[in-house]
Amino acid sequence: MLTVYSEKHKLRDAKTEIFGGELVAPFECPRRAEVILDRITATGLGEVTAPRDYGLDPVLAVHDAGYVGFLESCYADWVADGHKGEAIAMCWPTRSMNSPYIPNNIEGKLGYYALAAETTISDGTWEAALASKDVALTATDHVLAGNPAAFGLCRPPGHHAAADQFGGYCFLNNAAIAAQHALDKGARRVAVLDVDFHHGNGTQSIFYERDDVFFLSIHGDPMEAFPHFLGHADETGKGRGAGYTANYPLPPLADYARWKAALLDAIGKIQAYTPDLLVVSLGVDTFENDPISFFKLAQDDFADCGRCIGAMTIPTVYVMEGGYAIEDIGIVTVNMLSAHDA
Ligand code: Q9C
Ligand code: ZN
Repeated sequence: MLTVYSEKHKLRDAKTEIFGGELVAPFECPRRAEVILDRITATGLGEVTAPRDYGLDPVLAVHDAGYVGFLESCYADWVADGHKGEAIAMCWPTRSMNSPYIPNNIEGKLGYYALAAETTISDGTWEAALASKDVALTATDHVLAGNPAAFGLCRPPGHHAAADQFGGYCFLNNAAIAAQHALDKGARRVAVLDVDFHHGNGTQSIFYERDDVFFLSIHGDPMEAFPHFLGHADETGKGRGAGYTANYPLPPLADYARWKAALLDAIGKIQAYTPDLLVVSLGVDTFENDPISFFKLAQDDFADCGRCIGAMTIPTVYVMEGGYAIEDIGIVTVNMLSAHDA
């Protein structure tokens, strides 16, 4: 399988994450992409190619213009405001203070545009996020050009990013940008299958009222896991989109037998939808040794999953999402991708 990769992911190198009440070194770090790339090279998965620059149009087809402007200047605005650490949200427009105003002040803006506090905006974050969406778009164009499948080694990840919110280590929603790009290039229907441990709240919210993108996600039950407030089984779409969202929340310690039952159900729905393109939000934080997740998938289970997805024979773009068991994410990611082709 062809891989698209950009060195620019290294520009996203935050020093801090809030975790368990402490400031820690971020789980979502540059080494993640290096480990996966090394495994791709070592196993001879296929050619590795650079992305092209698509500019902002495909971003603005999915994201709010005010949000994009915020991301672009956030770090500079934060520094100009006299702060020494990385930009971080601390105050939100919550249920008890709903207001249509977007603050001028950068601290206020951060609260307005953030959906979680763990993710800082550091110097270089915007440039890395731009390169990450170019990786997803380039992989998509390779598939639209006739490649049966391609892998966008995206970093930073994207599936938690909503039309106008960042968080959960995500800034631009690479999977949503790729899906919308395919539609704009003539695809009639796109399915997004999100296998990251965490619910893809951003992707779901972007397409919730649409029938041209079918979003399906298998994830830790939001009653127990981040992002906590979306991803329940009764969220199935709205308006035209009714029936075009499917959620499979699973309990703590779910193993592959349980996970695969959800996958096979999702595959049945995808096949009935007859999409022109499948986008897989490929998080590998379902792995049993992941430090922040609670599923129990073993290394070989990823190969079985890749086989099941590949057997659909739908043109498929994989975009990298989460996965934090640094020593193993190269192995499990490539297990999945190589089995797709087999
Ligand atoms: N106690 C992705 O995998 N914090 N994002 C979790 C756990 C946020 C994960 C806290 C996790 C975000 C792309
Ligand atoms: Zn995740």
